[in-house]
Amino acid sequence: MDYKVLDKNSVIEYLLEIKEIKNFFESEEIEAKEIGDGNLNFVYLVSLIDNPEKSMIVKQAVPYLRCVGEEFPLSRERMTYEIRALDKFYSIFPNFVPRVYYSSEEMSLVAMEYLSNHIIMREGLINRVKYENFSEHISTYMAATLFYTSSLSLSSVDKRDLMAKFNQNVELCKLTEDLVFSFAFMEHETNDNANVESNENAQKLFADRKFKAKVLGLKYTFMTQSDALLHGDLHTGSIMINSDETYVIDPEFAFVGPFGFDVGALLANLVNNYIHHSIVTKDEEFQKWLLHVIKDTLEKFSEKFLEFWAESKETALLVDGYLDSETLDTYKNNFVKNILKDSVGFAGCKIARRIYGVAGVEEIRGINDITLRREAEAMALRIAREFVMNYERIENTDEILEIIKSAR
Ligand code: ADP
Ligand code: SR1
Ligand code: MG
Repeated sequence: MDYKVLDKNSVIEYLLEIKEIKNFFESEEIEAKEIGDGNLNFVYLVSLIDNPEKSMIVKQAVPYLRCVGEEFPLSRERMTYEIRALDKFYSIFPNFVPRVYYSSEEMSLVAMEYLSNHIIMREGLINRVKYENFSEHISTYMAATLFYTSSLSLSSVDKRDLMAKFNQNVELCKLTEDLVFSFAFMEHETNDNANVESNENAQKLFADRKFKAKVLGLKYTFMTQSDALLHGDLHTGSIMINSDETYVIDPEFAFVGPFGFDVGALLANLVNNYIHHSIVTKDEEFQKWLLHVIKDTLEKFSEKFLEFWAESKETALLVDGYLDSETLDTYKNNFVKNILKDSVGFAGCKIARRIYGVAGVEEIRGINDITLRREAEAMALRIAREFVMNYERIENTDEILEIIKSAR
């Protein structure tokens, strides 16, 4: 079928023509409602009218940016990469990725498992829900998806095939280059400009040449280092969760990029939540729990990454018998430490881009009291700057926690 933009009525007509969907519902009595709350796409909850427990999610990309409108064109081919990434990540670790029932690159559409007992993690964290299994789950997800799509695991040919499959995701990579690494640190029409004018901290940031030069280095790494298949937008709004399970959704920014970028995105979003609870709720116990989650996630990530590496033989990088085991262990430990360093640098960019750039996070931009919001922004800027200026010097997770804690 030729591409057309669907609505809550035409999506039903479309779905009823598809064998996999008819088999799933075993009835034609289905209805749809649009539930999308993201920046880019339309998301329908499609259910059996008589038994809404039987439901699925249908997501379609439109040829523009949803949160701005048709005047901001963005090619719908981003869904091609979301479909491929869901498929790839599911094949690595199915526990953490919604099951795909049907997909169509032509229609830029995917039909997938409805996560009915899960909520968007950002909402849970704002409401101070502690997810005790989260660090275990997300460290496994990140270590496995990154390790098994890298040259540390794949053969040289398979790695290059993977890059060919994902690295034409040019528009979304460009969006990240612009929004995460450039526009948010200069005068730009896409910024939250009502908040920038006559704002001393914004003007200070835009004039901070040392900070901006370091950001340039991280942007260059983002553009050129093809380590592994990334989710590409791993913030807490891309995680659906409950006390037992963790799912990662929305991988439309997927491409083969630097290891530290996904880890850094997650770190940044946990820090944004920490800032919220430092300034708004002032809940010290929850802040302590968040710091514990940050430390635990990063340390478990490193351990699991090394465990996967220990099990792996004959790959693009390492030929059996090439190095003695002691030298190899030192090499591997340094390698993982460098991922941690880079993730701190990327986290700094990601915290800072949410302050004045387009698409803020609820934890900070959602603060109504202007005095508190300014305090939160200032705290975010202090952490972001420390992260960006010093990431290459980070040796362990305690140093990361120290930067976060001392920014209050
Ligand atoms: P966008 O690409 O526009 O950011 P998302 O993939 O983030 O869209 O989806 C938007 C919202 O739709 C999510 O925040 C979540 O509330 C809901 N959603 C998406 N996928 C699922 C799913 N598999 N199960 C339940 N809800 C979902
Ligand atoms: C205008 S799109 C803004 C942001 O939304 C996505 O979730 C990405 O983070 C992107 O940068
Ligand atoms: Mg989203």
